[in-house]
Amino acid sequence: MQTIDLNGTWKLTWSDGQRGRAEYAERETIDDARYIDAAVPGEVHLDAMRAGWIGDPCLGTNCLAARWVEECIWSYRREFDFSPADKNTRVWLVFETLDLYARIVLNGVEVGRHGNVFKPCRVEVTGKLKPGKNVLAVHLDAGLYAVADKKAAGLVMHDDGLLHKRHWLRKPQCQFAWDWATRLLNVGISGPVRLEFTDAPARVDQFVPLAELSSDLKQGTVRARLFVQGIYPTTDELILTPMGSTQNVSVHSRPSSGGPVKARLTAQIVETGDQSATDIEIKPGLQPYEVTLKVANPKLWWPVGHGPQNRYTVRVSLEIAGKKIAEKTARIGFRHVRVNQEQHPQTGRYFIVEINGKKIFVKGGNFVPADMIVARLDRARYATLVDRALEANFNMLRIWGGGLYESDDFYDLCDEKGILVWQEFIFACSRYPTNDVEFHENVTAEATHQIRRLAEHPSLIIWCGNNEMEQGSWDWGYDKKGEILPDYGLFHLVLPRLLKTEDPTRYYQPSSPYSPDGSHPNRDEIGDQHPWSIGFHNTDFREYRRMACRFPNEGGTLGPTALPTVLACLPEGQQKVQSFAWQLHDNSVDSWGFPSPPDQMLEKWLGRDIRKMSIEEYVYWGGLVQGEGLKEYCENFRRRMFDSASAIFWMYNDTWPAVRSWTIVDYYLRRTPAFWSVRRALAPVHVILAIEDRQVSVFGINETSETIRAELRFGVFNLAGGYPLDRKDKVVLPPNASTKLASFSAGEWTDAAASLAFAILEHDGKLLARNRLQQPIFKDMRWPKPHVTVRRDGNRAIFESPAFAWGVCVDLNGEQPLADNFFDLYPGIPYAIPWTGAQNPTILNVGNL
Ligand code: BMA
Repeated sequence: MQTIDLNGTWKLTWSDGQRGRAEYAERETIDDARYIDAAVPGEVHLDAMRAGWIGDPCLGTNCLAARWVEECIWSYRREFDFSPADKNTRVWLVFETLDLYARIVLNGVEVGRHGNVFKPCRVEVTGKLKPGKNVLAVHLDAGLYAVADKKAAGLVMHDDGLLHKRHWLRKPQCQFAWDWATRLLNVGISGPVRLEFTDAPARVDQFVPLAELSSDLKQGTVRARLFVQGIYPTTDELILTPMGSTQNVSVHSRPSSGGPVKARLTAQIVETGDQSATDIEIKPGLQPYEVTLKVANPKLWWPVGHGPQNRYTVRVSLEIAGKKIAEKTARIGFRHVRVNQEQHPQTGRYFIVEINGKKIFVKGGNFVPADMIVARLDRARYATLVDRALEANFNMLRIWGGGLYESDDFYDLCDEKGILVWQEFIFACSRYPTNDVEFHENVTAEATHQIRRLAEHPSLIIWCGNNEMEQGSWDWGYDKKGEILPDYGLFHLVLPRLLKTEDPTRYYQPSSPYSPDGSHPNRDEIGDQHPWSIGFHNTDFREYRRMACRFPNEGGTLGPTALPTVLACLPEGQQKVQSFAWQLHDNSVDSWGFPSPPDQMLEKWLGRDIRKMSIEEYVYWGGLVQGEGLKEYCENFRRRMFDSASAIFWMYNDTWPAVRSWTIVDYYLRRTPAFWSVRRALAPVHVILAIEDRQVSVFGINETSETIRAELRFGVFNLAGGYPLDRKDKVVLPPNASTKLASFSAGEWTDAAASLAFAILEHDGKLLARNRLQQPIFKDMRWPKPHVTVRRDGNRAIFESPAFAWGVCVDLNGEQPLADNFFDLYPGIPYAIPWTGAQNPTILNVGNL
């Protein structure tokens, strides 16, 4: 296959049915003055920004002034010279990503349509190219025109859905606004464009290596599956579907009059040299052809913290009549995955991810599109996000169903760094018209493409049907809105059946949360959970301490992003809490309750009115409280390891700059104030205190593969100084377990308003972990004045205070890779962090109220 790259600078103009005419862009000559330059691949908002037509939608209230962009029809145009010498040469126009409704016109003739951002568009243009100049025009809109006449009643869950009807539109659902995002519908040629041409009788499509490892870990198998389209000498019929995208679908190809083409398919593991080949007969149309490779005693792929991330390169090639017509490579990993849902001895079932026979406690957050303009995302941004996840001690990201099937770069980085991926099909918090045949075919083709595309990645271990639609039917009346469960069949029948043929190597469940056995989807004891009883109306996150969820998959608390990010949201004159720009960039859970639940959270915990805080004060105090909430969430589930087998919270990252979000890494990739607390709570070796049955217990978490022998100091200290209960013990923390190390009677902990229970784990004088537990909410405690001193000892900064100092803050910007921040000082015990800065750290804030 030969290719001609059509990326680069195109011309771009707009029309809206009154002004301009889209088809003018198809003509031989155009009025240059009406066009701006467009980057391909790219996105129209970005071109309009470069042309000075709109401001950066991330900043201030610019996103509102840019809303007209999503209401226009955008016409891209370019010229190129190419016409094959042989008129029988097969030629295709390939668009990797079109967002969203596209009409493709070549030399004045419509050659294709497309309506799905999640699958590429391939249009055959054989015989339609002219010698010399060819004019290619692509008319695109964000999807609003296509849905104007479509049904909303019975499908829409919120008022705004009547306006944009996102349930029909196959693009990230959060672009239509979410509680943590504004509405910004992307539009544009957002992926690479090329011409492909060949005289060969076959075209190679996706390469899908299905790697599996036997349960004894001794035998790796790869089914190297290559999709090949026999193209001899048939003329494919062009199928134009207004909603769908598929052109030249194989099943519609006319069979050739000649016989099948003989070919040789070879697959090889590059690192071992193992090779296997088979003779095949290529039939007309698109078909899978397979060759199997075996690797004895392969080096295994592990999630981070449990072993190395070994990968192998699989190469396939296709030869026809001794001539290689295509070669493809992929990087796979051998790991055995089991989602253990055996009966739990007390109640329900376990939900434990087991990799290579080892139970893995899963730690992480929910991942949403890392930019509201998807075309802006690049490998560097994903690399920073994956690195920050590692820094926060994550080993999994849940790719939430309202976002994206992420780019190849993202999964490649997760493979390389050992981050497990829970991937949802892109359906969330809505009903979807899956009883519409075109929609059904469109989403089935999308799912087929994505399953094949992502099959090579060892990090991807779970496919899930959607976000919260099962729970929507049980709890929120989704199933009573008109037709009965129109989408049920997609998640319970179509997608699992598709996975069975396309990729049977992965665990699938229909929704998140979901429970097997017909149980309520959010039941604590079975399946995965979204424990949201805390986080909205009820912000008393101490109640997490009693939750015993098997696999908590989202739940969290709200707080500020980093200080410069909050400021970027608020233009001059609006730099105050609840200004108009604030409201726009704030998480909109206000709609869940009045007064605003997150404002109330600060009132409740601190006794302070957010409206009376400066922006700096809000960032500090809001971050301190959010961090405490996320700490409670993570630590509660970790100490129950493996009765609870995850601590995945809502949410990891942001799609645009927010003044208040659920995240620990914000849109500009800055660490939010809550980052530090989460990072400590998820450390591989940790101590966690809990009160149960009138006992205060210390749990030791050891996720390493070695037994840890250490010294434990535990008891109670007074906030003002002194250790009324101070015990020491030698303890043993077995590998990959949570172990109760010590306990004392809760009756020994008197005056809880002026003291904290604590635990310090050390080995040979080296601090391994420490923690503390409070009982009353913070405003009801008697806080002493801290006297924090900081001194330097070479490359360390040493902090100390005679009284307990809560949440010592040395940075609000979130850009520096500090060893710690927002940390506590236990009375009279020095706390050292690596510090190489020229200046000593500045203490910006301490939480003692
Ligand atoms: C969960 C998510 C999102 C939402 C979040 C916070 O249910 O699935 O729908 O953003 O709650 O409100």
